[in-house]
Amino acid sequence: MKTKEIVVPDIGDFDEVEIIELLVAVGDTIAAEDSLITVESDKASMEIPSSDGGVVKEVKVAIGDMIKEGSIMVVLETTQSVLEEEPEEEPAPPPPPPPPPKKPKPLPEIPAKPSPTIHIDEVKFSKAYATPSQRRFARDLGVDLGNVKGSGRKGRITRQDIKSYVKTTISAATSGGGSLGVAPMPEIDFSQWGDIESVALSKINKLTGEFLHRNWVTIPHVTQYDEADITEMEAFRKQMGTELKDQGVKITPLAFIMKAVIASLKAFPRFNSSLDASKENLIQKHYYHIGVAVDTPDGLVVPVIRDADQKSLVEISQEIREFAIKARDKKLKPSDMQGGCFSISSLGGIGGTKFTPIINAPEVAILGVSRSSMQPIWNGNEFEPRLMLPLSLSYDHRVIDGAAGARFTTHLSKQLSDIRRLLL
Ligand code: CAO
Repeated sequence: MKTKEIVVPDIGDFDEVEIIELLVAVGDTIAAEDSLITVESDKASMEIPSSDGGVVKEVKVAIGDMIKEGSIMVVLETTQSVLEEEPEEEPAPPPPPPPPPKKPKPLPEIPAKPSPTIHIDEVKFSKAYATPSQRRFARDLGVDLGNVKGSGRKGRITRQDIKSYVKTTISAATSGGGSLGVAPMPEIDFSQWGDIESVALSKINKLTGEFLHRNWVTIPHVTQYDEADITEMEAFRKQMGTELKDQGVKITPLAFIMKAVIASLKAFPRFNSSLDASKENLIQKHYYHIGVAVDTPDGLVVPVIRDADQKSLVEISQEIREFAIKARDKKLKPSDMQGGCFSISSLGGIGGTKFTPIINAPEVAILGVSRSSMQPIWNGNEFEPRLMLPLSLSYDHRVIDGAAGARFTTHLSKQLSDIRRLLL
């Protein structure tokens, strides 16, 4: 074992600089080129690397010390010397002179670049108090420095702070606090109970499955149920259907529902928003692109009717029909399914009384529509047969309160019960 004093190499134009951070402690094992200290001049801060690897035996400097080229920073028990010790029998040739310590350059600031997988708030990141190399270290690990508390001088973020942050985050994610913490699903051989066959899921099934699963477990869903009296709406739709039959035009109930939804989105703009990636801001949208869930043999897709507020009932009906055909013919383009503000999932043509639609993130709410049915409704004097449409509104409870959810469906129900309101 050999010990070696590690000295400050040529640090360029500076006579003396102040140590603002110690990056190693006695007992640490380091590699050559690992940073030992951070110094700061009035122009820049820089980290001074070690010329050798080994175990730190002594730290010869302290925060606040002024140092210059040749100052001893630490004493290392060098690992290299152990590996390179020559056998005793043969006299060792004189060792080659050690390479001159590398002259450290002030580390350039890393340009702001969003990580492909982990969200980094670039504004907060750039404001964080940390040296360039700690910034690079944080970025390599996908750590948003804006979330790390600095324990260094004047709150500077040290390498240790970043490591502690990563450890805490991982431990929270694996200890049940951040993960579901459920036992994995066992692999089961169903053939032990009867005849079976394995059928591969379609690509759409797999993609939708992942998407729905993520949304279901990460968004706190609440579903508000309600009903709308669509007796008049249906009478009008049927009348229009007869009048427009010769032109080959058919107005779907979904077009009325979409128009009513837009009126309610205008009355309750929070439903037309998305949480940003930091979850600290709402992105309020001033456009009305409405998604429609379409059932295809390969699975569920959600094409988006763009600027539906500016389209007529006939135009919306035609677009839904065209999209449904395209979807079933696998002709939808990715852009046809992007940019939605709110989705409608209609199972009305099929059946059912109510259901819990899963929010189509980053949207914050989705309306499920079930099959309308004639119900005896008390009008104050007697029961009247009215055509009632069941509505199931799922919303993101982080963005929308229960009271707002009930107000939205009440408003929506009123629009559908008296479609003259849609003219207002
Ligand atoms: N109650 C009663 N009847 C209804 C109805 C309702 N809520 N909605 C539609 N209908 C009737 C229509 O009147 C029509 O009957 P007629 O042919 O006698 O007029 C029939 O059902 C079909 O309606 P439509 O042609 O107008 O189609 P649509 O607009 O209802 O639906 C589409 C189009 C694309 C939404 C539908 O084909 C579809 O794919 N639905 C499934 C969506 C889905 O899978 N959602 C679940 C997603 S999981 O969250």
